[in-house]
Amino acid sequence: MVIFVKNLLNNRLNQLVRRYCNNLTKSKLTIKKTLTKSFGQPTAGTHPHLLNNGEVTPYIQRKEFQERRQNLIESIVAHSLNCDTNLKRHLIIIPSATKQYMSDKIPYVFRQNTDFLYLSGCLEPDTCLVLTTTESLNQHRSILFMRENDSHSELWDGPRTGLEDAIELFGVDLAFPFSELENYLEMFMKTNSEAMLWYDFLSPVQKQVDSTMNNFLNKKFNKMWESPTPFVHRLRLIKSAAEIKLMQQSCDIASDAISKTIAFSKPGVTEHQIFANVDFECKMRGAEYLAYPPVVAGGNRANIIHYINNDQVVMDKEMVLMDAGCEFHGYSSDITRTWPINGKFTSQQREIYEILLTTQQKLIELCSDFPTLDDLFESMCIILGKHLEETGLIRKNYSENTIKMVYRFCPHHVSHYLGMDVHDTSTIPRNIRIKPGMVITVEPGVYINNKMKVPEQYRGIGIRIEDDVLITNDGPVVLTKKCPRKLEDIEKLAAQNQTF
Ligand SMILES: [Mn+2]
Repeated sequence: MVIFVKNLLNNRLNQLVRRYCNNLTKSKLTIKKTLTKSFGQPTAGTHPHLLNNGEVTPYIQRKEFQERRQNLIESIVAHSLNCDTNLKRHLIIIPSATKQYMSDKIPYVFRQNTDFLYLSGCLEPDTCLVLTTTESLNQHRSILFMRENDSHSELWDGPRTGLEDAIELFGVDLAFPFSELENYLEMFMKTNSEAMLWYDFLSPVQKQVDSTMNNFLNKKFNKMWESPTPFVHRLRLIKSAAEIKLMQQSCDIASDAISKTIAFSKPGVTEHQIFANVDFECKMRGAEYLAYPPVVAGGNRANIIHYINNDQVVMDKEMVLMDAGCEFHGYSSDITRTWPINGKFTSQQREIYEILLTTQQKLIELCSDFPTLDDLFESMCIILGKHLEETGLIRKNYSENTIKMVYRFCPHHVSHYLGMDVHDTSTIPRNIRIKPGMVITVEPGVYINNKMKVPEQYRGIGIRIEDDVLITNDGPVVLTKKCPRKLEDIEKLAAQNQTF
């Protein structure tokens, strides 16, 4: 239990604490008595099929969330000491997401703001995490500004965790009503006028927090602020043991779902039906939803990189390129497979497929040298370029222009970081060397649209092979290895279910 009444900022804050937290001890006893009490999210008590004791979200213990908050504070303090030794006080604001509506009172599926979820484990909308430091590191505080219990709202939308239970459930030091955020910030500034404010003013995720922060900045004495996002991303970049388990499971689910979907498909099926099938198979295996709108592209449509209309019929002799992945308890997978709808590659399709598979395999092997993602892209251009020269699709001895030539066939990068988000930790550049604990995609592609000046039999071919790779000291681990990618395995799967 965290001692939260010590070292508070001033009397007014003490009053706030007394007002909202004096029933804490009593409420803790109640939790122990009624384990099945409902909170604003699944717990081991209410959802024993999803969580074990001590976990705030599946697989992730309360202690891990506390360590993440501690690590964020430490990295921000260390950074500030390097820049300006006078700034020892910090105020870090991480807002949750808010509900988005399709139309009047009809919400979209709620997805929590990733950085907020990573640091708090809290799945409720319209909340906010505040981390503070004062003189010493031991005096840092984690405070959740929560929605208060409200019987009318809870009758319609389900239970809320509320203030008292939030402290116990999330392991924070304090919990206040969301409406007190502005008061709290002002109180903090009165006693810590030289504090540095860490809030991402450039990418607001919650309107209410953002307008509160803008008001606050106007009143703030030194107007100094910086975005905490790159600091959170640097932590998220390296996955913990629990996160690797979640990533592996997310990859297993998507691998099985995609294998089932390849087996299910046959000429005449619509892209929409293929989409529905992969969505169904992922959800049946425990994923909450697909991690992104999948690309299901038959024939020449595979050459539209972000094709998500998925509304055409796939005809005999065409291939399907499907880029799909799922989100499993907050962790994403991202796989692409390309297969012949009738179970048999044509000779040109086979030729390009083999080139890409060899290229991908070499790139995965290169990961044991811990290259940067940009290095991997350059390697792809060289390896793929050589193979495309052999097929005659690129003229030979073009060496100084190979990258430019390959770019015509593969206009996207070969890799991105993967984790809670599909394009994970977007503030981390691609020119840093990969390290153990990171997960990246390796996804070379060749796209030859109908208009390209190449021999006719190659036109309309679009293939990408994408796998998710965990970097370890003992070499790369392909997390998506359950999803077949060898040519003969793909044909075998696709040949199933071909009778009409
Ligand atoms: Mn990808």
